[in-house]
Amino acid sequence: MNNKTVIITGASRGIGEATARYLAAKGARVVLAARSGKAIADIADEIRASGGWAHAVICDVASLDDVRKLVAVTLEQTGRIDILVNNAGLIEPIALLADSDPDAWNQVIDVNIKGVYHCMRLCIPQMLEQCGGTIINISSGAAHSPLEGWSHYCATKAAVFALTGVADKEYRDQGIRVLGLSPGTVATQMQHDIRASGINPVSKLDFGVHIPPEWVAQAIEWLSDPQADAYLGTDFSLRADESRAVLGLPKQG
Ligand code: NJP
Repeated sequence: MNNKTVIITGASRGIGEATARYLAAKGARVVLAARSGKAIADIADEIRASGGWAHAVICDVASLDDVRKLVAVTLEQTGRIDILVNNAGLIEPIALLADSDPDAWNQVIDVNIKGVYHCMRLCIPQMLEQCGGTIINISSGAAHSPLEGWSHYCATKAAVFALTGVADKEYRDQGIRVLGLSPGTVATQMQHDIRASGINPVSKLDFGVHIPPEWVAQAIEWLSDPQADAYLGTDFSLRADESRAVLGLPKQG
């Protein structure tokens, strides 16, 4: 990770925050992006206070202009983009199809699909210029398993899986590594929101069964290295015991 520039979207809490802290501690220059400006500024301050490199950029990934600014500021600050972690994501509002609010449903499409597209669209040209880079799209088991109340989430995560595969086909031979990461259930605000919905089997899970976000950060570090090339164009799942084994993490209980 030494001096590698990593853009992490959705870095104001949860998996994104844990990833920013973890990779910065490993020597990466982390650029934290999210809508909550104070949260990312505070996290960046804490990273710098402990000797790391961090920069915060307010960015709504649904806005192409915001993502343009994110890329421009990153290049101004570090001159390159080695790793893009497309982590920003929404699951709220959880609702059965007939009860869903069309505007809110569309907002999830804008963030979970278009946000990933915007970041790939604007980072890939820079990676091509550098002759390499890694893109990690945070996926979900929901990409392949329908769940009640999650029509927006399942549909968008299936789309992210498709985007990972297409980008790999288009750019692998030019040195751009594109991988998906399906984290399983993680102890973040998103799982609190899922639990409050009470709508499907995932909402009934005890909070204690979820993995810590730091495990996902560890997986992101591992996927950033060519040792993970078997997963190019597809999802690496932290629910699989063989995936956990390569990271030295405990098997599922
Ligand atoms: O979620 P949460 P996680 N532009 O709710 C940001 C996937 N995943 O860390 O903008 C930019 O704690 C938001 O920041 P803010 C999941 O689908 C999770 O668990 O300030 N950023 C916050 O930092 C998602 O893709 C589980 O509100 C935007 C972050 O996203 C990723 O993991 C299981 C934004 C969300 O933090 C991180 O989720 C799974 C926007 N428009 C996949 N909208 C799990 N937790 O169990 C939101 O399979 N954000």
